[in-house]
Amino acid sequence: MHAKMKANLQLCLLLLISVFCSPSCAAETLPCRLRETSHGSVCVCTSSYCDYVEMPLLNNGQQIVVISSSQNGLRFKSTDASFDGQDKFVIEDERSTAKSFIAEAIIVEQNRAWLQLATRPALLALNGSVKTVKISVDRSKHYQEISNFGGALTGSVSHILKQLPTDLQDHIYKSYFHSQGIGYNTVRTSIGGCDFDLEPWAYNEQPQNDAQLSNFSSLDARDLLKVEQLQRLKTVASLPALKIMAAAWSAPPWMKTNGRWTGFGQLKLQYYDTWAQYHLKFLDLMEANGMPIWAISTGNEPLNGIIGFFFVHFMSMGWTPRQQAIWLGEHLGPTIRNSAHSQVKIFGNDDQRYTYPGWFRKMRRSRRNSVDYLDGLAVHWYWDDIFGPELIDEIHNEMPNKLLLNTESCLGDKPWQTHGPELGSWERGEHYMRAYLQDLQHNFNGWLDWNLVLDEQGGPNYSHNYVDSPIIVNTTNRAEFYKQPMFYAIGHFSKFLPEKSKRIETSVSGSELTAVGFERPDGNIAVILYNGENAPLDVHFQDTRRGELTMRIPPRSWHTVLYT
Ligand SMILES: *[C@@H]1O[C@H](CO)[C@@H](O)[C@H](O)[C@H]1NC(C)=O
Ligand SMILES: *[C@@H]1O[C@H](CO)[C@@H](O)[C@H](O)[C@H]1NC(C)=O
Ligand SMILES: *[C@@H]1O[C@H](CO)[C@@H](O)[C@H](O)[C@H]1NC(C)=O
Ligand SMILES: CC(=O)N[C@H]1CO[C@H](CO)[C@@H](O)[C@@H]1O
Repeated sequence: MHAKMKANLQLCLLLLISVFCSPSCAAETLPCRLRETSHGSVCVCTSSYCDYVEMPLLNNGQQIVVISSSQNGLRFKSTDASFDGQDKFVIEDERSTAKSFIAEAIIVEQNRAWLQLATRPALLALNGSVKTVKISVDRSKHYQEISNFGGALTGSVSHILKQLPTDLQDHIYKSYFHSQGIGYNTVRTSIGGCDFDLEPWAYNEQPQNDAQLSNFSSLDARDLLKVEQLQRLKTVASLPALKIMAAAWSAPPWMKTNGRWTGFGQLKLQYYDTWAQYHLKFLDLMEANGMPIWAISTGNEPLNGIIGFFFVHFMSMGWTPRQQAIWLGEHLGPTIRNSAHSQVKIFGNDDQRYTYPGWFRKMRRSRRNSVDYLDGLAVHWYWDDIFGPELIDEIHNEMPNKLLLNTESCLGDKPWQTHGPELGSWERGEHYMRAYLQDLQHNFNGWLDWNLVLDEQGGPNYSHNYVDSPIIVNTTNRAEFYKQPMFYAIGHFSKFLPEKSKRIETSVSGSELTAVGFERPDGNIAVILYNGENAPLDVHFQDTRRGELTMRIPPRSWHTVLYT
């Protein structure tokens, strides 16, 4: 064949493949396109390029694959090793060699060097020796199983997605939900509006005082758009079994004691049954539109409408534990369980950790059987730095058979934080890493993050409540999005811990390293390691069944160690 013709033919084939295949069926590992940004670095995706990692195949009992991400430029980098008694192996940073670890460790935090010297004198001794931490993994001791990892399709997310070219939207779906992305299996969404919407809204706002909900007979255009986006997501991510969790932020104002979207207001007693029917109608209509709901909660952050209204100015509806026990035990619970949707899971609380364990104890005291309707307990992470996981342990010990899910998390919500993205921030990624590690060590079955994507400002939304998201979309050129370190922090769990992975005993000898280990349904072990120090660390890894090895991991890095 003529060389030019051949070249043209190849080009045609390539184009054909990219037209019909991209990005939904391209099966390949593509590295991150790293870009320096204001606070660190991000991976840049465009319609024609985005980073993906195929799930490593482990072929025999000796093989180990270590997947690594680091402040210094690694993103899901794969390194092979084995338990066959080889010497220490070194995972190297993208932009440094093992030799320059020392220099990197100091340069990274130059402006805060005085602080480190004062609080961590160990740094002075860095040059001489790298610390060794022992970790031992015992798969004979089992704890909880993984059920869900996911994020939220809010009105704001849906609004941003709608504006993007299809290929770029597809890369967002695939990045989060495909096994070559980070393997999410769950989406959280709102029934009516939430704080990340263009305006507050609910079904049947009109006519008022309409206990029969006569005007709630079809899905709102905003939900029809979400359904369309979710259909596309399932196709692109090859995820027919996507799970959807839904929660209401507020009833229409006429059902509430204060007649408003926000502020101190609760559901009027005469509408307790109407509000249960409202949930049932939503389940009916979503199923009728091909998008059945997996779970609902008893309502987003019930305390916002009781005490939180001082600082929360978005849609909310207040509940005390007593009111919720009555509504759940006498209205919502029986309504759902006696309906065609009796299998839909019900989660309670859906509020901050500091409401645990008192919330459920008070519910039980008001109506003994109310909590029996709950399949799971939902917690938001926002005050986890202040309130410890013991609060969760207490309730888990009282109700060990209920699923435990973190159902909302983001950074940038606090007065002392940047309201909005800190593009590329490794520190924000580490914040997530520490939080996921802690929850998984405390019997959580999974975690649903907040907005899947936001714009450069951390919106849009009506309540001027700007926060960060693991993926930020460039809404100026609508041609790029940025995967932040937070995305890779979550991914080290969600990608490698499929549903039914069981936590196993993992113990660590030093505070420099945090770790949690799982046995997956395919029998492989996945251990997530986090080094938050500004220094490399030697990890002496021991598995009761496989043997030992030592690996050196870079400063400020996290890893998933996979082996059979
Ligand atoms: C630090 O390490 C370098 C390179 O290994 C070596 O040349 C130097 O002598 C060391 N300095 C101290 C104070 O140990
Ligand atoms: C039903 O709701 C729609 C908007 O959701 C509204 O435009 C319409 O007026 C309502 N119908 C009645 C009878 O109130
Ligand atoms: C978004 O794209 C515009 C135009 O290409 C560019 O000027 C801007 O820097 C980008 N935003 C970010 C956050 O990179
Ligand atoms: C109050 C407020 O900020 N509203 C904005 C929310 O987002 C939409 C869409 O970008 C804007 O049009 C609104 O001005």
